[in-house]
Amino acid sequence: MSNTSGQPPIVLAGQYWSPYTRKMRAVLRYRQIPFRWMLRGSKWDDLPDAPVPIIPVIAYPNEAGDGYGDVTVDSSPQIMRLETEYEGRSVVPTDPALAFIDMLLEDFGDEWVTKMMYHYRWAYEPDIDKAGKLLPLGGNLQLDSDQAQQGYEFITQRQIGRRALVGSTEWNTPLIEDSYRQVLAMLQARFSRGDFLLGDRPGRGDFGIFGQLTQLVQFDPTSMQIAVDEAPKVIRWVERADDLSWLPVDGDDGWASIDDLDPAVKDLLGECGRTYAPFLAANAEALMSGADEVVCEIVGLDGKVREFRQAPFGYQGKCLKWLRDAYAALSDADRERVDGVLAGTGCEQLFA
Ligand SMILES: N[C@@H](CCC(=O)N[C@@H](CS)C(=O)NCC(=O)O)C(=O)O
Repeated sequence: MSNTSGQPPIVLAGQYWSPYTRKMRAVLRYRQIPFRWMLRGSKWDDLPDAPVPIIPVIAYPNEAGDGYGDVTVDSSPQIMRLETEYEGRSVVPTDPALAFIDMLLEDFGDEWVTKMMYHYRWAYEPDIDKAGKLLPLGGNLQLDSDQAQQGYEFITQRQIGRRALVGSTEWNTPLIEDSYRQVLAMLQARFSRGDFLLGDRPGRGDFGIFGQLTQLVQFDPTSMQIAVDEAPKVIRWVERADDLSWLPVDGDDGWASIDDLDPAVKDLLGECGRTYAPFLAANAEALMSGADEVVCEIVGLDGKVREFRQAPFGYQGKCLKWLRDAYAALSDADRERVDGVLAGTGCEQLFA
């Protein structure tokens, strides 16, 4: 793809405080895909509206090359479209069975770890105060103090008001916070032995989890301190994963064998199966039955069963459908190898 202005063909528009924006910027950098970075909603933002007003967007030029005809949202489809349009340094493992595991890890990052991110940002006073002061300045440093104060009130009230929608309630707090510590411990263990989840190169799962961690371990004070104390390697990994354009990658080499996954990665699948999988299954049922609350049982780290409750979430219904479609599309032999890895993790309940 080319255009006449001498600019890189595609534009990534988002905000530094947005985990999905950071995810997509890291993917583009790692893949060495030329792009123009744009602060969404700033005075420089000349892109058309997206189909839904979320970030990040990736905009593709129109045929004539004088504007942007195609403005896309949602990071997972964005990643897959980039796979079809640009060769090399793929983030999708060549083995379809491993690629499925990677997709599941990405979804766990995007849809479960994001609950931790939202929770820590908007549950505790120091975190709320930091986000309230900094987020409104994301695209405009010339805000005067009145405007900044209005931005503070607006963003903190709106986001705190939405906590329950993603499940960040008093009731769910122990589950979400325990799961954060578990994920950190598992990643810390993984990085003691290797640099990425599925081998010597990053996949979709790395970038999904990375995106949320850019906020959890680098911005929000409460979750950041937990990472300093319990998982310092994870903090260094997040810094590194932000720009992997330098990482040597040789063709399709570097992926782990699905029969030889690191124990910590299996633990991560177990954490997905313990927490996200029951939620996702219950969410799908609630969407189908029209129930106004998702209630699912999650086994706590002490072995006691706890309930996780939140309103049904339409988007995550779509996520489960994508996962099930991908599972169904596997060959019998690949599906068997996936089943072998998922057996006993709790994730298998999504595909039974
Ligand atoms: N599923 C989307 C999620 C994108 C998303 O939810 N973005 C948030 C901020 S990180 C957003 O723009 N929300 C709009 C709003 O809160 O008004 C993805 O994978 O990119």
